[in-house]
Amino acid sequence: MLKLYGFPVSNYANMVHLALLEKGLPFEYVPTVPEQSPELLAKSPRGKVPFLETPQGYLNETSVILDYLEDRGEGRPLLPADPYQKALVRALMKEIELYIELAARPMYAELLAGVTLPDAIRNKARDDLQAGFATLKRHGRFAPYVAGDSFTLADVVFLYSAELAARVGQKFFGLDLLGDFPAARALLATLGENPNVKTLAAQRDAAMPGFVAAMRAKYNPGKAAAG
Ligand SMILES: N[C@@H](CCC(=O)N[C@@H](CS)C(=O)NCC(=O)O)C(=O)O
Repeated sequence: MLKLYGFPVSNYANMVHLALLEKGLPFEYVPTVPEQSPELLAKSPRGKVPFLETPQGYLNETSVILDYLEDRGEGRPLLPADPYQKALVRALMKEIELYIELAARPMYAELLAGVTLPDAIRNKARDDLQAGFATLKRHGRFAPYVAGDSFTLADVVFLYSAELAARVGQKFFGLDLLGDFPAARALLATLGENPNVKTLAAQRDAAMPGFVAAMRAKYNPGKAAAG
């Protein structure tokens, strides 16, 4: 049986977790935090989660895992069959990851651990986030799903990237990145009603206080000790 390794606060792990649930594939969830131990690095070479255990061995990198799950040809397809339409969905997934998720990521240490980042990093994150949301607005179809009329992997990546990135924009830069993007807001609301999304959100929210405490202890022990 497939085994997914991750933890409930990880937005990347949640992408794979939701895809497995939506596809209806049997799998086991193995709670795992990222680390640089030889044991974990043997399974995930950069020490990150998620990674997937398959009958043939381990797989890492979320987009690769998502592709692998589709290529197995089991369960509900989350990519179109037509090669061009499939490539369009993949382009949207890549744009969301590169220009929204990774644009926001440097700010997570400040969001979750209270670390103050240098202005150069903050300014780059602000500019990249604005460009990333503009890219999605230009290219996403939102009819009502990111790539058109069907739920695809682009929605999975969008859900676990855009919400967090919009929080970063609001909290640190006073930007309402979804303010002039009603279709994206509506889609986030629709996706939020999905039962599997609700389950993963409840697990994330339950795990969040412990995760924040661990991040604060890691990045700013003095502050953590002071509460
Ligand atoms: N490129 C990786 C990114 C995964 C990633 O950044 N995972 C985070 C958790 S959301 C992690 O493991 N962070 C620990 C670290 O960077 O050392 C993927 O696509 O799976």
